[in-house]
Amino acid sequence: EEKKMENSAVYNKDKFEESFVRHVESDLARNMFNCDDLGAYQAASNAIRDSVLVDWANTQQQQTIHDGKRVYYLSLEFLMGRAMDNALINLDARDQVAEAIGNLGFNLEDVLEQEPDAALGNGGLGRLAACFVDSMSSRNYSAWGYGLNYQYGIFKQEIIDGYQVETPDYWLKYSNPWEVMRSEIQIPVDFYGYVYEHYDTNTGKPKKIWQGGERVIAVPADFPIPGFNTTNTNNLRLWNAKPTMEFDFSKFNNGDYQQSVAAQQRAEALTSVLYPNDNFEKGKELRLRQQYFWVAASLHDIIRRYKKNHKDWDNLSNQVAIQLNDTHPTLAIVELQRILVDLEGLEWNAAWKIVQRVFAYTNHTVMTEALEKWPVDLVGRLIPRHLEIIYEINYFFLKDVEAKFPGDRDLLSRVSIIEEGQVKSVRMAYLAIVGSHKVNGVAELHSELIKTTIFKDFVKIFGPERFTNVTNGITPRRWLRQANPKLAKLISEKLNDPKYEYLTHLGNLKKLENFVNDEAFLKEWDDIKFDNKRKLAALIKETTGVEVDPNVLFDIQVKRIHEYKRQQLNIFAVIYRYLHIKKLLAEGLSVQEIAEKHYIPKASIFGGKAAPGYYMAKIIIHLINTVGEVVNNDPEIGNLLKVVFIPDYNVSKAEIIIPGSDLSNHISTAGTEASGTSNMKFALNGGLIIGTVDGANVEITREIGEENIFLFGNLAESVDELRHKHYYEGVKIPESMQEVFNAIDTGMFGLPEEFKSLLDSIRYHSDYYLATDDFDLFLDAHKKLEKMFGLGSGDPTHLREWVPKSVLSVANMGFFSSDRCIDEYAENIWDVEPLNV
Ligand code: DL6
Repeated sequence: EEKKMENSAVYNKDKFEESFVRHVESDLARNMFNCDDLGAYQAASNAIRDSVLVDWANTQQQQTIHDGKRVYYLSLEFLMGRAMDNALINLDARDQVAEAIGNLGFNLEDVLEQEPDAALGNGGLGRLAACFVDSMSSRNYSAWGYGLNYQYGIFKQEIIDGYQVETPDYWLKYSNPWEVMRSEIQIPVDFYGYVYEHYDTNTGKPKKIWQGGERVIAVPADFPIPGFNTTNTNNLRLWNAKPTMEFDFSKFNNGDYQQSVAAQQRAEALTSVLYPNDNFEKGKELRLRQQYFWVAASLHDIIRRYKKNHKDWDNLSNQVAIQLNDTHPTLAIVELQRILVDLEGLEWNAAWKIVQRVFAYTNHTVMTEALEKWPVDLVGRLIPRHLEIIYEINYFFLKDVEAKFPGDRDLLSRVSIIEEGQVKSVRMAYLAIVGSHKVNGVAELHSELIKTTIFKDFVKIFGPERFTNVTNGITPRRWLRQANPKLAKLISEKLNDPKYEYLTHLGNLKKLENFVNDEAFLKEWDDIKFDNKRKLAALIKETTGVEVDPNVLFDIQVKRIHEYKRQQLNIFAVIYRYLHIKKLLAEGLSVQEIAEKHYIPKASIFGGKAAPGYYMAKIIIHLINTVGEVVNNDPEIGNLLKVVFIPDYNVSKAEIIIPGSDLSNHISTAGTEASGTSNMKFALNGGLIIGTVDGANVEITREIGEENIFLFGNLAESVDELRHKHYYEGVKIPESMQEVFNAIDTGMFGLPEEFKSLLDSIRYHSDYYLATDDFDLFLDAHKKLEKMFGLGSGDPTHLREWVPKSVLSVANMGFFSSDRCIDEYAENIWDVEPLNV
């Protein structure tokens, strides 16, 4: 161990400096005199990577020798953010490297800033996958992630004249030191073509053969995932699409050169762009092509690895567990059945049993608009043999249902994998349930809801045992140690844990409760929060030009913009506050008096992207920005209120925003947010939550205590009734909201027509997301919590009432580590054990 430390570039400063200079000279072909911060980032990353690669290779070798069961996590999104800082933390080498980089004339923070975010995801689902790969390495599981290596991740968001404008994010502008291209691995993936029957002389039976019409080659880029406090380093494999080297000479000879080249170019387009929808499916052909390309390549890879040492197919599920992150990879079920039956010659039933044992499916939403359905025609054209297999799976499944529930024709049509309708479609969630041995939701409430609503019939058919819950979690390495180094350090001192072992035993945070009455500690805690708020204020100034005072309450809502997440509720409440402050000013009260008696000073901070085609979400963004324009330029209002929209919310901005929060909003209509994970990140960073009784808020409340969270709003069980009432009796707008609507309608925040459809969706179109029902409750909850916040840092009320809640939140967040989640998946779903490499 000592020798390793001595020789390793990341633990030995001299070695690091040597390695850094060598990389500057040999990889970058520069010298130290013309090396800028970007060059320093690349050279430093390469030096760190050298060390990671050794562990990576050893891990893979050990796992191969051990030949135990491996987990494969299939996710169309991995929202990784930056890699270098994370590697330094997981290797426990940050301090040494900072010093070495300093000796070379650079500043680590500036160097880290050079790295573009790997933004290969939309939001919660993609970031969850990123937390999971970190935990799978850190907990010593043998696991691979499989996804796509998009050249363009989620778009960059600019705010121009208050509107969202999307620009492409070409994140691979410079070479990426963290990816290793494996050009030697080339997996052919076919599309289109036709199926024919062939008489197999060996078996004496007819056999289906799929003759593909277009071929694309899958070439992997591998990303090492170092674990924390372990040398276990797993692999994240993201596929690139490349054209085949075969050239269509018939087209060429016919003088159709352009056409033969076009097909080649089409291949690369396959993995070029991430679809920018969150919780919404659009059903585009290219998206389905992406899905099949990715699952076909991944399964080919998994089966190739299995076949190296195994011949017995019955053993496959003892060696392979595949987790489907939502329904996006569901075609993997069909592909494995095809491989086993068509290519390996297994009997249908024997193959199907194996398939079901291998797969498990995670559902992330109950919202119908997000549940995938693919038109049968499209599937049949793109992957004709797969459509036949889907029909066959459905045939056998419905036969079983019929046998169990004879004569229930309604049930058959409700659960059929094929939806008959104007557009005949494949219901991907149903296919995923039928082809998996376990289906899980992502928070207790959500897992109950899927069993009683969208998948109710399947519980009846397969029994409740097939359905389970794994409440989401987050990695404390990135979301505490990396994002909030000062707080992480204070905690390590208080817990007497210089090696930060609490980051893998997050339950140890509980010991912080011992200090909740220690005034000096509370002061130190609050000073760190203040420092983080200063950093956030600087980000706000840099990105929006608005100055916010770090003494005021930072009230934050950052997440994808969606009607169900209800940023509209928040901005309406901000408008209400503004109108009332203006009234008090008009009555002659001073800013000081208002702050002391009515409305404490605060900054309402928003951020998040709207899907480019989501009209209503874009109106909400526009309203937030126009309100900001009016409020921030109001000369009377002082620091009583500021409203900002931070553009281009992404992982690295989250790492600044979350530690700087006093309060964050998780205010979805009850029953709509499956879990939420940013709620966990805020609470782990000492920010309090205002939230509805939804998703993981419920379990957070249970863990941290209801006196440390501000819950409000109607419950999930009332939602149907309220919607029904709106529909049949009309929507009742509360007076408070009417005041807000009047202000918008009279043009106080710009042209009223621009906001008309948003307001109309509430007042005339039955207010589906129940803004009217929860608005006053939201205002009341604010009133209550603001009393406890007092006038911020230094205020005795603040130190006495608010800061202890912040400490208690953090102290009780142990349950929400993604390590705990991964252990639960391992034990209850994958049946795998850690392997100490
Ligand atoms: O499970 C991760 C994340 C949850 O925390 C969010 O509550 C949920 O909205 C999100 N779901 C999706 C579903 N999209 N699709 N497909 O992103 O998952």
